[in-house]
Amino acid sequence: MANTSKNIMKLIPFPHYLAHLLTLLPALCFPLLLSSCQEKPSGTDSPENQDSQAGLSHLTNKDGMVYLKGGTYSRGNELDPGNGDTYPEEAPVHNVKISSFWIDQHEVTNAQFTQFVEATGYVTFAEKPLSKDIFPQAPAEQLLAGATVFSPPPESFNPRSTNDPWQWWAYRAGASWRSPEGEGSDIKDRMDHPVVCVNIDDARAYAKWAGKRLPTEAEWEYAARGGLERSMFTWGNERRPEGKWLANCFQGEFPAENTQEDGYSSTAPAGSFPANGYGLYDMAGNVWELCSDYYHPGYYALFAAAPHRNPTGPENPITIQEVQHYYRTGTCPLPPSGTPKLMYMNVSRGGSFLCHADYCLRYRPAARHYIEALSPTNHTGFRCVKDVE
Ligand SMILES: [Ca+2]
Ligand SMILES: [Ca+2]
Repeated sequence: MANTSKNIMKLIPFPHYLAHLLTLLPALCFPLLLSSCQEKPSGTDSPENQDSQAGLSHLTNKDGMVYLKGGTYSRGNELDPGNGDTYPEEAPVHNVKISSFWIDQHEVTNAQFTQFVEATGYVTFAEKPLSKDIFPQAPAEQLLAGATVFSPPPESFNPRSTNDPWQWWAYRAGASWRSPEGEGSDIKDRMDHPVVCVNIDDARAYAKWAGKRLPTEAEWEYAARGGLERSMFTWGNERRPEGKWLANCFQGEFPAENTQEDGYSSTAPAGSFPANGYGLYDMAGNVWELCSDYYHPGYYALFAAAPHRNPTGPENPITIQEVQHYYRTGTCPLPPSGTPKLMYMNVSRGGSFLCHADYCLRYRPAARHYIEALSPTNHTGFRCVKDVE
């Protein structure tokens, strides 16, 4: 198993702000903040009958969800995606069997999240100050409500020359889904863009309100592949067919100079790039999408040894320290008892507008990443799924 510092750097395209505070802390527990329920989407009746009659692999309903007929697919990747890198957390390739489910055609947008907040009064994690009770040794300026925001340096440098992602990220007080770049920014002209600066609990609260849930990592990859078995990208194996950018990612010199050849330097309106084979948009790029699984870089090897239908991820959560330990040693211990939930890593998928082909080629269906359970950033959002009734 590769375990170089290069791998560690690739795995840290954004910093883990809360971790350094929490190393000082006693155990704590954040309640899951859930709000009242909304009407369930309609038009999801009897898809099994429809697809069995028509032989369809997928079907779109009027509520913006796509029905995916269950099946078995090859999950993971063992190949260099074209930039000379390896991504050991994606191996080994193995078969996964998935039941039928519905999935949102688009990432959840600011307009949709606004509806949720207006209906429930929900307040996201990034909008609430951190508690002095929880962070007794943290300075006051680090307890302000906010989120981690991409902050490119003024001059170009090689991101591989440092393992300090704070060179291009900053914790910004006042940043939230309403103000994705911090105070002075807003979303009024971005209502059709994906919501960002939300964390896993915020996403789960929205999903519950909408009568949905977050996808598992296995469901997400099944959907992202769009029926293309073992392809490198959601559209095939060529990174830029006919020279076209088919996902909102980063062009230029990461992180300082974004030439936005694809038309967007930050988020794009959901659905700005072609859909995949299942009619799903932005399964590559735009924003990372939260999944329900805990993250474990060695999970695929464990799963392949004991495969089962509809996997839901590792049983136990780990933190960034165990992930880094894994890349140094090939082993992944459990965190010490009492490790705060804030430090747990959840899976995120699909890459974002910050993925660069030469630095973090993760706008691929097999690419796996993680984010602290309660650490909002301005390149992470989500979409929802729904069980077939
Ligand atoms: Ca872009
Ligand atoms: Ca996406």
